[in-house]
Amino acid sequence: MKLLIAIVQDKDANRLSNEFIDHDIRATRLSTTGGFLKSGNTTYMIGLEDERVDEVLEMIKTASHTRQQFMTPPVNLDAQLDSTSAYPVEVQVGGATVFVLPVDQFHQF
Ligand code: 2BA
Repeated sequence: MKLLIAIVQDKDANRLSNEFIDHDIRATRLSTTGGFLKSGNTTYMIGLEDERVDEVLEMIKTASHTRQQFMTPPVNLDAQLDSTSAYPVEVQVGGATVFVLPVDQFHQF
């Protein structure tokens, strides 16, 4: 058995949740925050049999899109600022970031 931890953009999450339901994939959906952009994203915890890992990776891949996002770097009030340092910078986000972990035991009590 494996545990997939998949971080996807909020905009892709509803479609992916529906895919999981349609294909009888059990998942837990968490509202999370990216450490860099400090904006919301969605993390799924998905416990599943080894044989279904590739199928679910393909679902995540299909549902997740790459997007350009702007972030404003934090302003350091102690530093001497040049005129460009507070301007937004463009960052590419996604598709999805996925970890595949082995599961020692699985219990439902
Ligand atoms: P964030 O941490 O908000 O990162 C959003 C995007 O900003 C990243 O997209 C990446 O393109 C860029 N980025 C992140 N850290 C950066 C840095 N130190 N310098 C320059 N650019 C940086 P993705 O790579 O697609 O990641 C999307 C989200 O997936 C991340 O949101 C984070 O929540 C999660 N993530 C990505 N890699 C991870 C990892 N190794 N461990 C845990 N979570 C991860």
